[in-house]
Amino acid sequence: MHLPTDTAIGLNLLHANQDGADHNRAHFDRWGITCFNVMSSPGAGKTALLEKTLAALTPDLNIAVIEGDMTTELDADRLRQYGVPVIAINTGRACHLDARMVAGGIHTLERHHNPQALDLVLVENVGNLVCPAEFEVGEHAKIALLSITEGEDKPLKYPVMFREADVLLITKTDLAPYLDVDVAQIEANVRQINPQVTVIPVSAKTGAGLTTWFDWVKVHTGTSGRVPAMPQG
Ligand SMILES: Nc1nc2c(ncn2[C@@H]2O[C@H](COP(=O)(O)OP(=O)(O)O)[C@@H](O)[C@H]2O)c(=O)[nH]1
Ligand SMILES: [Mg+2]
Repeated sequence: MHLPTDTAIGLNLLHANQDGADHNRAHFDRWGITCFNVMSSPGAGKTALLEKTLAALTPDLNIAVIEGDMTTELDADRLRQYGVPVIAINTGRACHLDARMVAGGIHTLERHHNPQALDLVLVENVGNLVCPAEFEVGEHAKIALLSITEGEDKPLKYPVMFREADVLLITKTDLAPYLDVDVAQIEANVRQINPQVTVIPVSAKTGAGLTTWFDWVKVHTGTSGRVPAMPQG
């Protein structure tokens, strides 16, 4: 098959990244760490969700965060207040974390902490609804967030993110009374792309739905390999 050069280069990049991601996952597996890759457009509520998750789960789980942002350590500093190791990665002009960058984060983690004492590494990816979904970083599950302020059509317009996701958190549900948005339609559009995905509507502000998310994290931490879809009830 003949591929245009740019496509061939793109495929090579993705293959090289996949090798790096497999290598990162092997490190995680050796240390008994589960890793989730948390992705969304900017402002959907990734850091707010991680703040609530750290507050709720650090009594039971040893958690570290790899925090990806193009510039600044603003989010990393927010999360450091929870007393967990937070490795900040600035990607510069890159719109996503890739496996090589996360490998750097893993080695920093290894230098300053005992990785074998960790249960869970949460990666907050760069805010972007397209690129992060294409670059695996060694995670065991992909967690996508879509806030209800983004509109019902986004799963249809940005299908890669939603096809790849193991879990979709529909965020900021507390804002529903103020918006013309049909949350059930968001879920229906996601299911059209990915019938297996676990959908959890949440509000980091009111706490609605967060217990379901915490339970999902607890059940899937320590499980090796890809996360199987949970039955919907
Ligand atoms: N109303 C409401 N606002 C939220 C919620 N979660 C996050 N936000 C706000 O949305 C903005 C972006 O949140 P942030 O966690 O920084 O998003 P990130 O860019 O995806 O990490 C901030 O002003 C948050 O206070 C929520 O559940 N409800
Ligand atoms: Mg953030």
